[in-house]
Amino acid sequence: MSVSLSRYLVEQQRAKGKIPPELRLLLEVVARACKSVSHAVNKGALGGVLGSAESENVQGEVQKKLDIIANEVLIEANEWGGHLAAMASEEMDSIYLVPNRYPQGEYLLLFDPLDGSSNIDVNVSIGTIFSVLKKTDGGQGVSEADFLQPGKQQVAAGYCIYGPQTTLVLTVGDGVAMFTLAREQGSFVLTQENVQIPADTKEFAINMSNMRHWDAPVRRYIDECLQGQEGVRGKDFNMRWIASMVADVHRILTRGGIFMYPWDKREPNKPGKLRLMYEANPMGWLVEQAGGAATNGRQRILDIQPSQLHERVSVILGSKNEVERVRSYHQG
Ligand code: AHM
Ligand code: MG
Repeated sequence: MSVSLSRYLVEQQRAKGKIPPELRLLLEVVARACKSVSHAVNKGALGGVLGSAESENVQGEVQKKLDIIANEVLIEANEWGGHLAAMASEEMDSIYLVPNRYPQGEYLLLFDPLDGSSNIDVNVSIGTIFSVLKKTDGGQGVSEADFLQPGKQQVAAGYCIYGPQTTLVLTVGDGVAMFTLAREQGSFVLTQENVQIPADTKEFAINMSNMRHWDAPVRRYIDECLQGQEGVRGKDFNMRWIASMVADVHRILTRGGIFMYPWDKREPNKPGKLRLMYEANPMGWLVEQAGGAATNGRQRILDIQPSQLHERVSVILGSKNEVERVRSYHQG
């Protein structure tokens, strides 16, 4: 018997009291939006969705057409349901308030609408990453300050990967579940529960072209991996780098591994490339919920108190023992 996402959420709500009805609605709406993005991605050149939009986002990155389309799809899907107070996105400078004509809820939704933008036009896996927080003060009105909560306060997080299959990966704090889009039914079907990342791995993911810019601990770790069987690790390692965090994290959730986008000397004043609130936090929580770990080298990602919506962070996540090793190299 196949279990749809809707049924999974209802059962989580009934059996475990994990998901209040408004959160269930929110997650169903996010999943529906991801389905539309998946259709747009699938059409590719036929749908006129490839290429640049000739604009820049707040981080100074050139936006692709699909970055903007996915952003609009997520906003339009989520703004009217009454479950949200506001949204924040990689593609919007400041927070998006739910328009006055709609009721306001207490949840805050953050997303990277289209992660792995450099892979859109080359037909490589990309995805949508999302994180859900709850307003803590219970009062009226909402501001950016309401969003500045550490990742450990997330109430739901996940991503949808648009690859050979479209798969939604979700946690509400009770492990990680994966749902594959059954196109003929138009619904996400539960295909894996209780996802577990092996504690050890022989596979690493890092953009090696930045090696000369890395800090000593990261360089030491990768050097030791590269030495293989003859070196201190006594085993050969394999390397993968997809340049879509969703795809690299999906591989790690599937068969283990370590992913790093560390701080480097190219832009010494930036803590890293990836964004804390809608990339590192949701991915960090998923990885922890699957038995892995996520750190910036000195601190657990989920403990970091953000001070800005678009704050960047150094990211090291995946198989527990490898992440712990990299963390220990940072201690000196
Ligand atoms: P994006 O959100 O603008 O797509 O940027 C984030 C992406 C990650 O998915 C990926 O891990 C990284 O950027 C790749 O960066 P690089 O091209 O420097 O290797
Ligand atoms: Mg991204």
